[in-house]
Amino acid sequence: MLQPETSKSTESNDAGVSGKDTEQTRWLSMYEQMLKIRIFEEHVNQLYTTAKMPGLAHLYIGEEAIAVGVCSALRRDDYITSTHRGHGHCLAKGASVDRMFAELLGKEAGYCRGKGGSMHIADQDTGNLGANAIVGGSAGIATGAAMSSKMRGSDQVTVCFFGDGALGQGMLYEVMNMASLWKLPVIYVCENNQYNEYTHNSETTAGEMSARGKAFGIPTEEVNGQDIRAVYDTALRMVERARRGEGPSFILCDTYRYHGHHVGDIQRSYYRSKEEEEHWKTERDPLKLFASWLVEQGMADSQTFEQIEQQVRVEVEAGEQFALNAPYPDASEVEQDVYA
Ligand SMILES: Cc1ncc(C[n+]2csc(CCOP(=O)(O)OP(=O)(O)O)c2C)c(N)n1
Ligand SMILES: [Mg+2]
Repeated sequence: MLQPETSKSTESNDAGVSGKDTEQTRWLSMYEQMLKIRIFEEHVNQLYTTAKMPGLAHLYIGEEAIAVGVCSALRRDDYITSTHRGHGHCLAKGASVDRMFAELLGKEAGYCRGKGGSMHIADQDTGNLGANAIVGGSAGIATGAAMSSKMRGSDQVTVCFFGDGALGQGMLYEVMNMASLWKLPVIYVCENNQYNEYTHNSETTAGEMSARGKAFGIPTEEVNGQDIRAVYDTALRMVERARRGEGPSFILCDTYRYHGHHVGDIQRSYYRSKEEEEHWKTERDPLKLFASWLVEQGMADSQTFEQIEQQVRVEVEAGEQFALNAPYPDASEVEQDVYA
């Protein structure tokens, strides 16, 4: 997967491509990644509702700008930790759709040989230290990874993705305290999609969310999580800061999940209104907003979007077919890779 460069240079690159082309390539690649997440997850939803997928999944649709904006600011050898709503993080960090589908379908070719499923995907090759079904559970892993980079004298940065619900988990505050004291290269990215399962966060979370980072002296920025350019710009600055050894930061992203808490969650109208859903989908859709900007900048037209969509659909459909046809792991492997 094409990973956009980590600097916003407008100078010509080595291949003699003009600055505008380089920037255009980067933005279009980011658009493609966002669309890939959306289409991948539409297929996941379909697999689940047609009873072809075991287990459970939590769809990321609506939140794509955050994963792509943040991961585009990272190098391949930087680390991320993810959540139960983690497909977007995996794909944005470079996971392949075929192995993602294979994992979701419990197939041997999956990232965890089919034993992890949606909520436990990890991929060492792309620096993905793993999703985590425990809310807030990856904060310690991310901070530990950042500590390891520092101890090894490496300039690798770690991003810890978590939802607004994780703000209620004590471990997050323990590790933020340490990260600030020890100037660890970790970026805490809170995806505030307004809800913790079926409860609006106004009923679960007291005070200001952004105060959580500031309380530990951690530079904190609030970002419109539906605006990829805002997310990317903030992430770039925070990543560069961490790489220079200046310590952690906290990015609070405002966003929304379009689907229910998990696939198959259809009883959702009692905790949020259709009007609210429509508002986010029509006024604040990250793909629509990004597409309008690309057109305004003369970087894309309807043909560009059709081509990208066609390409993404072919890739996603091929990945899905691969996984559907792939073998399950042998029953004799059931205790392999199990640690107690
Ligand atoms: C420690 C813990 N408590 C409770 C749960 C059950 N649970 C699963 S997802 C979820 C809500 C998480 O909300 P948030 O962190 O905002 O993430 P979102 O689902 O909105 O992306 C809860 C309470 C859990 N998995 N782990
Ligand atoms: Mg939430």
